[in-house]
Amino acid sequence: MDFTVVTKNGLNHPKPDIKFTYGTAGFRMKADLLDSVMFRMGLLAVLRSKCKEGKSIGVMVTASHNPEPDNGVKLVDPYGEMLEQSWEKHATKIAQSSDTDLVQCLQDVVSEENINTSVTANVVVGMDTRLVSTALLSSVREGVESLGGQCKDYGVVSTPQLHYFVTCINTNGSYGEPTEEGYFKKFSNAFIKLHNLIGSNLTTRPSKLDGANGVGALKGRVLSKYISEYLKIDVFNDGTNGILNKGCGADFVKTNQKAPAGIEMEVNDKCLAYDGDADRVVYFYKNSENKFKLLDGDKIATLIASFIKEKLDIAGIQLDKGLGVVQTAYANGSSTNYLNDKMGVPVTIAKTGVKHLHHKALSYDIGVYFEANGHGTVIYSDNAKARIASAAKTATNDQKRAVEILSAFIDLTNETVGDAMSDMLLVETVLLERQITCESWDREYTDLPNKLSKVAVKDRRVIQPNEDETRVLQPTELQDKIDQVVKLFPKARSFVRPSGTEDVVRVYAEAETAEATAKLSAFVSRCVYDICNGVGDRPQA
Ligand code: G16
Repeated sequence: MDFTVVTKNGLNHPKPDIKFTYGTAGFRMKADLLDSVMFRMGLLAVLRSKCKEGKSIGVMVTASHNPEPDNGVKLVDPYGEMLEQSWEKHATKIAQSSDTDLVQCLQDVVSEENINTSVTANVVVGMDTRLVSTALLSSVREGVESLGGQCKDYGVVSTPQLHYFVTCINTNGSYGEPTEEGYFKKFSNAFIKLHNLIGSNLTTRPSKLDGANGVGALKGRVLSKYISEYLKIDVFNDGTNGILNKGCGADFVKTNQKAPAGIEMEVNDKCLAYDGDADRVVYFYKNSENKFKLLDGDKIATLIASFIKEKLDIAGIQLDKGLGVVQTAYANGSSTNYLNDKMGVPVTIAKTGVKHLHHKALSYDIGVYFEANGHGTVIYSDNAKARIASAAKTATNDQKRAVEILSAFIDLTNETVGDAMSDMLLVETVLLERQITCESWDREYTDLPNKLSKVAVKDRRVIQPNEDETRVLQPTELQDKIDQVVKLFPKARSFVRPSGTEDVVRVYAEAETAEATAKLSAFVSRCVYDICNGVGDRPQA
């Protein structure tokens, strides 16, 4: 393999004095520090593609929910999954290597993974709407081309669209057509089909979409044209005035538990927010008492799981590995109890990061996985698909409708990754069939009061969580303090973990009352600040 061009082009992408680490969803930090990482991830994508017999690998330039000045890069494996975890170490090593060691580092990956370098590599790339994404994407392309890879550039797309393109290309079109039009047609056709199966006379309220001033607004508007006869979507925060993710978007709405700027919300309006690269969605509304109410990833997971369960039951379909839900420690305790105790649907807890949830969801025939922040989807095993298809042949009249709905629901799901647009259509389908408002959806169970905060510390890596991130292994003093204070409040739970996308420690607290939750959250935040060298203002009592 010829590395001469890498050496020559690498001179244009010198590595700054930064210790880059592969985080929850790739590399993410201030955009002006990322040029060398982008070039190098282009190189890595080529090696990954060669290792996968020339299958296309995706590279998405985005910092998703982070503030506008940040940027980042996510890598997509051949079937739309996130980069295999065993390769994250290669990504980190390549990003960390000095300019002079870079070629050796690449050669090490080639020999460690036994890569056939004569295979032609294929890489597909895309980016979000951040201004600097164009320059960073061009560095990715330069990396790909420096190692002789072929690069297909999709320009501005949502992250889930890029995952979809990768899957379509690698399945020779059986998942769909690898174009934007193909994407919109696949999901809008499935939605329209479901609408007709459910009852073409039924309607649902228009939806008010907060596009986070990002790519979700642009693409959401295109999608709305395809389904305009069936669902009206009014797009707000479309980037014409506001700043990406500032005071708006799914992360803002979830973290602050308040409506985004830029949307006028009347009582019981159906509102939703995407994040900066449109892979997350949360719903929200104002109840009859004029109070803001959030319908987050937990509420979406229970809604979708209950719909699927109901249809499976009507159709009389029993699955060997069943239907299950995967959540993270951030899931509201009420949602987990509701799923387990009321719905009889098993719940598995995974570490934060959709890659971990996706992996655990594979242990069910139908795995509904969602993070509380609205990131998730549903995956169906081949066995589940086959059972549903064969049930169609033997179904009685009553069962037939349920089977057809289930099968169209599968087509409406972007199984490759959490996708705000596909998830939105899944939710809208359930609301349409049940003819319910957000308020009645919300009545399924009552969330425990909860608070998610961020604490800035000198080095967040001093905190080492356990496997599922529910407890801190180091510093032990911090976990002892959390244990002591949690005991003081009924139904209380709290945990802390270093973020893998932002330079902060996240603090989660929930308890029976809002007052107890606020006290618990403030106490734990101050413990993090005091024990882990907090920077900036000490959290208030
Ligand atoms: C990414 C991951 C999500 C994760 C989120 C926050 O989302 O894909 O699974 O929940 O980061 O992670 P952390 O708490 O480690 O910062 P996104 O939408 O920002 O790409």
